[in-house]
Amino acid sequence: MTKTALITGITGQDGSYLAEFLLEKGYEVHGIKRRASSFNTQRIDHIYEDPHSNHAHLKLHYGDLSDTSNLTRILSEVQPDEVYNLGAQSHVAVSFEAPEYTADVDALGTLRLLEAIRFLGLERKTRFYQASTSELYGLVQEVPQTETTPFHPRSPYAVAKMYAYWITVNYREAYGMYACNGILFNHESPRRGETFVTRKITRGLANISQGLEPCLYMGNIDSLRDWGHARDYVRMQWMMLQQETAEDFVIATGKQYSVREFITWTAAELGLTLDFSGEGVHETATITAITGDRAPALKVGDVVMRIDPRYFRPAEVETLLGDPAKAKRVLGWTPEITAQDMCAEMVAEDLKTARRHALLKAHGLDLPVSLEG
Ligand code: NDP
Ligand code: GDR
Repeated sequence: MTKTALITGITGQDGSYLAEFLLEKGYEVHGIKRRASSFNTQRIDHIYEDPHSNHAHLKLHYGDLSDTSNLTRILSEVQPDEVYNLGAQSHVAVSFEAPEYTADVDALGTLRLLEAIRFLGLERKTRFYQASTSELYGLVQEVPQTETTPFHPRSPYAVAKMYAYWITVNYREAYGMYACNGILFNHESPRRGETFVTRKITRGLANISQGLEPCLYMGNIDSLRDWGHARDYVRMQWMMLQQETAEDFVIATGKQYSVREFITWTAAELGLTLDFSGEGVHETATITAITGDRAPALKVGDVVMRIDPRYFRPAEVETLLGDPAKAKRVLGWTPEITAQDMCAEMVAEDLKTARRHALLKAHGLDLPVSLEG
């Protein structure tokens, strides 16, 4: 029997990898996409199928996590075996600017889905995955963080996700639903949104290397994160829904690096050696050596990174380090891609794009490069 999955957030980083993964497993995949004034399906265009074909395995529905009747109608039509709730206003810094919207979508959106499943009488059929986050730990109480580490969220995003976490547990306990949380630590890829720190760095330095941007402006580069690859992590999201009983799992690599180290790796991929000097908001990164020909626009002595306090957050999560022991023990999961290899993959992709833009620019076909992030 073909299984049917519904993914909210299918146009995002994880949604696109998960859709690919489920299609390969033979699922019929339905996704909810938001109406936008321009196309927003770039990450899934390669798996898009003509809806006029009777055999299309990927089907998209217009919708929004803020719209109860829309979610209920889609669930009623699709009758999914599995729901993956990946949709969210997922940017921590933006959640300080739009806290109410973030709560509506990230917290109440989860409730709307769970309640729709119950209202439609699907609670015995439909399994539910909630995209929970290491941001729940916030001001960390224990190192490394496990499934039992207490939460102390530090942003409107994390507080909203805390509601989503507990309402998922509550529907499991109250109604016997198969509903579980994946507490995922940061995971990245060449498809990562351009304003998250890793992609901002790989894309920014790739652009700088080709003369498309002058300098990278960063926030807190002392911040420590446990970075994995999105492809490894979506595999786990599926595995969590294939167990006999629903449980919550931490998904992490168990290794931690600073944002400064990620900048150093990225620079090295471009053949650049950097010297970090100055303190706090005056810190800069200057090129001290160049090897190879990947950065034709740069020379020794160029400053490629400065601090801009605009990117500091009102409350910061300074350090996160996950312990994936339970996922390894129960699900047999281990991450396959290291943070360094992931960085290399991201740089290679962003360099390809930057070189294309530089070539167009050299022929008078300038494309705007957005510097905001
Ligand atoms: P992205 O920001 O790349 O994707 C978010 C998705 O949610 C996009 O498809 C977006 O649509 C959609 N979305 C945003 N607002 C709404 C809304 N109001 N209604 C319906 N859909 C909406 O996030 P990721 O793929 O990186 O993350 C997936 C999930 O996992 C998120 O919930 C995130 O909070 C969580 N998470 C992510 C981690 C990470 O490191 N990546 C770690 C832990 C948790 P559009 O394309 O139109 O913007
Ligand atoms: P995070 O990811 O907040 O952990 O949330 P992000 O990549 O945005 O930040 C990581 C750390 O880097 C610091 N930082 C900067 N961040 C951004 N975006 N831009 C900068 O210029 C910059 N300079 C330093 C941040 O302060 C932070 O400490 C991500 C999201 O995917 C969430 O949805 C998810 O839940 C968590 O990861 C786990």
